[in-house]
Amino acid sequence: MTELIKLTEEVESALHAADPVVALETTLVSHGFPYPEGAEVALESERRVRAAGAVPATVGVVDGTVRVGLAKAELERFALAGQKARKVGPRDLAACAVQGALGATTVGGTLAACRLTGIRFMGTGGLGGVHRGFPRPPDVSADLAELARAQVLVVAAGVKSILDVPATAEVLETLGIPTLGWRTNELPLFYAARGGPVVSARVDTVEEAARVAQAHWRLDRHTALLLARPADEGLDDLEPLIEKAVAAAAERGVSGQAVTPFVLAYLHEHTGGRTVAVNKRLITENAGLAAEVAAAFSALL
Ligand code: PSU
Ligand code: MN
Repeated sequence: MTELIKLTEEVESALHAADPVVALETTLVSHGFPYPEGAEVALESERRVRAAGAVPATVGVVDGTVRVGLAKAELERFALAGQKARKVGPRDLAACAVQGALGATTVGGTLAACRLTGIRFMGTGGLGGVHRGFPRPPDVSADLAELARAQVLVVAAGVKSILDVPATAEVLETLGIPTLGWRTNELPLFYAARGGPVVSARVDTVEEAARVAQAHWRLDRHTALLLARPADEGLDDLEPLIEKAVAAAAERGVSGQAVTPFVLAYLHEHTGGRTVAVNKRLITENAGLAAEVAAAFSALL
C-alpha cells in the first residue's frame, strides 16, 4: 500500500484477522455540529462500535497522510477546526495530503479509504445525493459516484432530507446500489423516519443484512449497499423549515460543498438544537448497527 495512507496497528491487525471493522467519517465531526458536539458524536460512535465487538476506523487526512483510525486528540482537532477543516471528497484526498491540510472526509472520501484498505462496513448520518433544484445547478454529491464502486455496506438514516430524496433514490437504483430498509419498507428521510420512497428490500436481522451483503459481492456486484435505519425519535414537522433553509442558501449565494453545512447549521439554529439532538443520536445508533452487521459478517466467513 502507498505511504500516503496510514492505518493504526489496531485497525491493521483487525483487518488482517478478518475481524469486524467499521469506518466512520470526519466531515460530520468538523462541519456537521457546533463545537464540542462533533467530538462528542465521534467518541460516542466509536464507543458504540466497540460495544458491538468491532474496531472503529475513523478516517481523515492529517499531516500529509490519509489516516484510518484516529486518536482521541486527533478527533478533537477535527471538532475544533470546524469550518477551517477542508471538506474532503474523493477528488480532494490527493491535494489535501500533498498540501498538508487537515481534511475532514465525507462519505465518499471515507469510502475511498475503505477501498484502499478493504474495510467493508461504514456508519454515518445521512448520505449525500441529488440536491433540490437539479439541474440548476447540477449538484449531485460525489457520495453517489463512490457508492457505485466501493464494496462497503453503509448504515445511514437514508439520504439527507435537505436533498431531493426521490431523485436520489432513482439514481441509487440506476447505479445498482441496493437500498435495504432496516425493519422498514420505506427509505427513511434522515430527520424523519417515515414518508420516503420504497426500499429495494427490507431486512429484519443483522444476520440477514450480512448475508445479503455477502451475496451481493459474491454475485460480483462491485457497489456499496445502503442499510437505511430510521431515526428512533425523528422530527416529522421540518419540511417547511428545510425549504426556508435551502432558499436562504440560494439567496446568500452559498453553493457547492458549502450548501450542506450551511443548511444543517440553519436547521440547528432555527430549531433550538432539536435537529442537533436527533442528528447526534441517529449517527451513533447507525455506528452501532454497522458494527453489529460487521460482526455478523465476520461470523459468516
Ligand atoms: N450527514 C450528517 N452530517 C454531515 C454529512 C452527512 O449528519 O455533515 C456530510 C457527509 O459527510 C456527506 C456530506 O458525505 O455531508 C455530503 O455533502 P455534499 O452534499 O456536499 O456532497
Ligand atoms: Mn453537493
